[in-house]
Amino acid sequence: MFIDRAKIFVKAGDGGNGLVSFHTEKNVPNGGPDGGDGGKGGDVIIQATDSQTTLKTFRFKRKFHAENGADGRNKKMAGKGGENLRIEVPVGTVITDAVTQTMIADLTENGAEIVIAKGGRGGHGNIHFVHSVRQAPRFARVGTPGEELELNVELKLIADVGLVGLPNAGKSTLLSVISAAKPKIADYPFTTLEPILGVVYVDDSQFVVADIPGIIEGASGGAGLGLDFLRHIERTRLLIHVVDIAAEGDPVGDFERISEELKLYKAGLEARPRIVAANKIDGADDEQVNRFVTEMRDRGFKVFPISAATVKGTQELMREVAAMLPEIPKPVTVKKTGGDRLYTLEERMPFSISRDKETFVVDGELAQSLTGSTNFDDPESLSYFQRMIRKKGIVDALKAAGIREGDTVRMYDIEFEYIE
Ligand SMILES: Nc1nc2c(ncn2[C@@H]2O[C@H](COP(=O)(O)OP(=O)(O)OP(=O)(O)O)[C@@H](O)[C@H]2O)c(=O)[nH]1
Ligand SMILES: [Mg+2]
Repeated sequence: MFIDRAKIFVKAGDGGNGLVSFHTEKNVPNGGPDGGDGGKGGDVIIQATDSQTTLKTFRFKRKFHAENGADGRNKKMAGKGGENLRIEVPVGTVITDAVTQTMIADLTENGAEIVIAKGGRGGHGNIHFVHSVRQAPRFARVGTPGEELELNVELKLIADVGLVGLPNAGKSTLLSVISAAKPKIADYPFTTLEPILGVVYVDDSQFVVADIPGIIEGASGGAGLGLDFLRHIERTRLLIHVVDIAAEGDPVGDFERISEELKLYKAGLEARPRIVAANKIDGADDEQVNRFVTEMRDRGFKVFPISAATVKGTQELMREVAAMLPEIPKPVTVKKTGGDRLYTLEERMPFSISRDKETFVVDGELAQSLTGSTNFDDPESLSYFQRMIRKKGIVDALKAAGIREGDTVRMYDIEFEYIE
């Protein structure tokens, strides 16, 4: 099975906690504070590489954690930073936030990379909290958590030209005669189950052609195999629409059905430059060919009568493609190299307040970080905590939630009585 989409979970490393420690040495009974800072958590980085062609890596492994930063150490030593985690994906991979559906990156070049989740900051050790009146701080800060997010990872083939048409029209046969690719060919529909690329060399130019599974009526809504694979032609610059003109029925109608699906799939796809290949002329009479060719030309399309099976007319068709391509701009994609961050997570809710019977419960990152950073046995640390819950709006929010003097507040592992 061709794996071209996956959902993965990434989590950057948490920052290490700052340490509370005091210098000890023989003959020096009350040394000063020497607790070092926690190390930074590792980032999760996604990088595009030519050496991979599928998203197979994600078949069995879907969770990726970068290393946490180590906690601070005594003697003012900082904890070790967590190692970054690098995930390699094929060129052409598009990454989307699975929750918000925002596109985060479109890695179209070998070596392009993005920091997808940033590691948490290390917490300050107690060496930072000394001042003239506070000689012995008995508290330190916890590190902040690393970012975590769920991602949709999709591989979009990057081809210059896409072959579209009904099943059995002869798309794979055409690819097999214009390139060295060896797609499966058979006289039944849906022979091609996954996109196949071929490189075409004509005169001095070369370009990549993608053969995709046949499209049927309703493909844009998910019928057949079409929908999944229509994505692969989104980024092609030119479409060759292959029509079987020897088939029973109405080739013009067949052409229109596919055009309709292209239009329904994504506005703009039907307006993509398109050449019509009237295939299987070896099995059609001149009148059939002429009728179709005239009708398409009247509609403003360039039409090439060909017989893929006998390699007739295919060279002329490829010459026209080679002539047209340089004139067509590449579709615009988000491009980023060098590890810059393209995307920042929306500010997370710093805290929330809920009720558990008579108790007011404060949740969220801010609350967690404050309680984790406070030494409740230390009056100075406690007074810092009290100042912070006012400054950060937690007290106001509790009042808005209807708290009264004497009510209980729970924040993670601590509970206290609310006093005005
Ligand atoms: N007579 C004749 N038959 C052809 C020609 N081109 C393709 N065929 C036949 O048409 C059948 C379908 O060809 P494929 O190339 O597999 O068609 P496809 O469009 O890739 O089909 P799907 O992969 O199912 O979408 C095969 O039996 C081919 O041999 C042609 O120019 N003339
Ligand atoms: Mg095929």
